[in-house]
Amino acid sequence: MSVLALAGGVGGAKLANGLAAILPPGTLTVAVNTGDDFEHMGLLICPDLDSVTYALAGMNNTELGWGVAGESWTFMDATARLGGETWFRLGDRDLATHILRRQLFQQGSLSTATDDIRRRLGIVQRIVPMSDDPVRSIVSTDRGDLSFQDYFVRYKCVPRFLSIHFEGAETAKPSAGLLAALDDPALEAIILCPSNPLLSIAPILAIPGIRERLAGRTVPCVALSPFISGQAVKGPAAKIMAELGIAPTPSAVAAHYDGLIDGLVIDTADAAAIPGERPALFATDILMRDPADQQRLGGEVLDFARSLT
Ligand code: GDP
Ligand code: FO1
Ligand code: CA
Repeated sequence: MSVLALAGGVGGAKLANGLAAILPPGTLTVAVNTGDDFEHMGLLICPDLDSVTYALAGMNNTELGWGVAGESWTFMDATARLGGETWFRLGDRDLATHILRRQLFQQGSLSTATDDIRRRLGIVQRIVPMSDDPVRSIVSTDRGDLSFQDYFVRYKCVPRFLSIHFEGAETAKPSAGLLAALDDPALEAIILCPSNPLLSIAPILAIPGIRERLAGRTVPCVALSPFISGQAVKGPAAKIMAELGIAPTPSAVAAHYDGLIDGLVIDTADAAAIPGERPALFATDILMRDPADQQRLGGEVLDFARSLT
């Protein structure tokens, strides 16, 4: 059997890590958003791929929610002294990943670079970019169109969110790893991790063919809400929904994934959420405080998906 999980960064990485821990080696593929990626200081920065990779390697920085645990900032301090760019902070350990990725990327593709790095870190599950073609999320705000990292880091998600589009998505092809996971005859479930639906999962669904593959799925697809009692666990998801006039509730998540999911996992606090029988609802504690929570929730999600076959 095999499982495909679609993920963005911190929220996706938490559930992906739980699934990775309980599934046999080589049976999980995590397909990751690359819309946040950008060229910076001559490096290819891939925040969501790195969040998932670092989480599955057990080296993710849980205080920051990105980068490497126990980080040092000598490179940034030296960069500051030279008057270089420090608005986007690259830790010393994290920098090693970016330098290696640039070398591997020049010799191959984002997929081969990502796979090489996860193997070097001893990760036994597959991590693949959603596409090997460049896709860049552009956020339209009341202060004009912003690149993703400008919106997210430079402006700290303060500008009013109007819309988002994914530059390059219309001509991007799903990565070979994502297609292989979808085509695997042993596939038994597709999991939409509790990532930001608009910023992290939407880019993956914007890759031509992916939405159609999910709509025509032959296995259960289960999503998890990133909201608990109308609040995001962290980050701008609820603010963005509010700016779009959408209440951050399980109904909004179900509507966002309309037709693509058979089940939605929500928090017990929202158990009375959605009338009707599609998608099927499973209420549990969906807050992942630590790896034990991640594994518990991963197991519950898989059991729920299997109950929908
Ligand atoms: P980013 O790319 O780093 O912003 O991360 P994602 O898009 O993958 O995930 C961000 C979303 O994850 C936010 O909307 C959070 O509400 C959600 N999230 C973070 N931690 C948890 C958690 O423990 N449980 C659930 N259900 N959602 C979470
Ligand atoms: N987020 C910040 O808020 N400030 C930073 O300085 C920052 C640096 C950074 C470096 C590498 C990396 O992989 C992620 C980094 N992030 C930083 C997080 C990143 O902007 C977000 O995680 C994603 O793009 C949103 O999902
Ligand atoms: Ca992200």
